[in-house]
Amino acid sequence: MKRSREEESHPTTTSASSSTSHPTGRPSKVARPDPSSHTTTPYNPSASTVAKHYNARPEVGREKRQDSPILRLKNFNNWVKSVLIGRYARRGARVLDLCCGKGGDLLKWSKAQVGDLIGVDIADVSVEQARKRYKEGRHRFNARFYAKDCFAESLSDVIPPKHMFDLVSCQFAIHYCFESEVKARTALQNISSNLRTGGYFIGTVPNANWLVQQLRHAEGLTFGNSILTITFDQKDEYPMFGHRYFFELKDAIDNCPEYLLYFPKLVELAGEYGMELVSKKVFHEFYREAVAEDANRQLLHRMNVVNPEGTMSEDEWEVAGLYMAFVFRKR
Ligand code: GTG
Repeated sequence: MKRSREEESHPTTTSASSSTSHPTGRPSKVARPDPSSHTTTPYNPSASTVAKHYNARPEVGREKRQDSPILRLKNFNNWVKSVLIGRYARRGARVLDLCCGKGGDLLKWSKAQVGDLIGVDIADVSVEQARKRYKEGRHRFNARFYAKDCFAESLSDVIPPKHMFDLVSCQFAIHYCFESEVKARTALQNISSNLRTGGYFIGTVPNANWLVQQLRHAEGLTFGNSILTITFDQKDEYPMFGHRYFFELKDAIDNCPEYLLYFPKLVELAGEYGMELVSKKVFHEFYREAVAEDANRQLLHRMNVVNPEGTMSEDEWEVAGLYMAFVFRKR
């Protein structure tokens, strides 16, 4: 079993670890503009690589999804998001879902009984799928979806004036903005300026300390397991922004370029934009804490996170441990 621990120090100076337990006790073209949103995304080579990647991912539907070799991992990650959303989305909340993808969290927003939602994603095909899922799902909240790069441009043209959100969510995506400081600041400006005082910014993100620990122990620039392959561009320097790696997760992500997000830097920048850290937990730790609650434990079974033997594979559990969940609050 691999080990990990989140630390406040820069990944270049960190190699601490602690044990974890198993759930059971053990480049590119420009993205096409979205015709119905009347918005366009400016040319941005790395962003359009990401958009192209997600646009190319087929919508397999719920039934076929059951055959995924990483079904338990997907379900586990969806469970973490469900718990997080359940904790911070109050009834009737106005939600901004940044990098909403195909709308994989729609059911979670429904269960949380939110009031309305604006979803934004750079991949226009995914946005179209989110609209379709929303329509077909007959959700009780109002939702609109836009193809926009929220890390490169203001969202002011898709968010009505004076419309302040109670909650901003960015799941498995905020690390893309660490390509550059300009993008990170644009992201935080879009989040903070649209969040009411006392509102929350929640999300999930790869844990840079885990990634750097693995990279350091790797012989070359590549490491992983039977379902995961990560390849860094280099490991001689650790720049705060633009430290790129390629992420490949079986049946999910095909060698997509991502950027190391050094979490204390996100905390520092968020502070500049009026948001303070409420909590951050690596998924294994999140699990241990959340599963102590009956409702969350029952949800774990309902969401089919573990197989009939009550387990998930070691490799899936290891990959789950590379992520962390965070919460910020607007001052
Ligand atoms: P995924 O988006 O394929 O997960 P699913 O749960 O299958 O989504 N991961 C993801 N991202 C974006 C990143 C990233 O940027 N960086 C890194 N490092 N890792 C990332 O992602 C799979 C895994 O990849 C994640 O868990 C992360 O580990 C990693 P989706 O198909 O949208 O399913 C979500 C929900 O939608 C489920 O509840 C489904 O039941 C439901 N659903 C699925 N298909 C349909 C459908 O056709 N219609 C409707 N209405 N709902 C559906």
